[in-house]
Amino acid sequence: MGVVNVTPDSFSDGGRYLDHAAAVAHGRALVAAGADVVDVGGESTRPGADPVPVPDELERVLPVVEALAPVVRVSIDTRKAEVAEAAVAAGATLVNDVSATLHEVAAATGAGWVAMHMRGDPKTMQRDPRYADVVDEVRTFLVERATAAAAAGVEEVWIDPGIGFGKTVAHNLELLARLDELVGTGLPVLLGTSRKRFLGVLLAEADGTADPTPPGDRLEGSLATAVWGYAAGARMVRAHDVAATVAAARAVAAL
Ligand code: HH2
Repeated sequence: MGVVNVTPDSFSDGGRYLDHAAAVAHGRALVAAGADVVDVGGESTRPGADPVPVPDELERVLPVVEALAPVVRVSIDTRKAEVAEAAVAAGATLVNDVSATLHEVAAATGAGWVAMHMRGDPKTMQRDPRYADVVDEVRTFLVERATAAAAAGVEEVWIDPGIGFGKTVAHNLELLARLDELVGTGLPVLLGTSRKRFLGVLLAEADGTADPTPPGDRLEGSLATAVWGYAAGARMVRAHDVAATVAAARAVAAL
């Protein structure tokens, strides 16, 4: 799953694809690089981000969804029912839902649905997140959401642990180390580690520097965790650097 952020403020590529033509060209380039799905989003969910009004989000994503849907499977990355509905009408066939609340939209439209785990909302989620057992809590939550979606008639349901969404570095590592427990539910797992802050923290620790390495310098960590995810049984990874991720995945696929 390649990422097209039609936003001014996404954490790693904000502002680069706010222009519709640039976003569509980027989506096409991701397909050429090997993406099977292109995930179009019009609202950053980075820690501390402010919500985007519905009309603004629609204006950002709909022309991009329309242009890419004939070329590739498009998922819509949104927390809003109105945006998900309009994007599916424009050609998206997967609702990538970081709020895990939109399964009724998927049921009503026939789209697939990704339920992602997030603690709280992006504005506040990184304020001291705590779990008794993060993997147990995330798995229980996701299975409950997936069961509700299946009961509502959604035929394609994915689960995603939501790396970085209300989690410390230790929580993210625990979820990765025990990813097999999510895979063991039998539900297809989507994993998003690409360029995330915990990778910058780990790389900085290894280098002995205080500040996390910037998002553009997190490629090796992104690739390593993508391959780790596939090896643990994840069926899809969400990536900004698609060509490198596909090449890395292919290198171990034969195993
Ligand atoms: N991560 C981001 C956004 N959407 N969706 C799923 N299913 N899983 C993820 O891990 C995930 C996601 C954050 O990355 P990005 O879109 O690049 O940044 P921003 O939220 O700042 O736009």
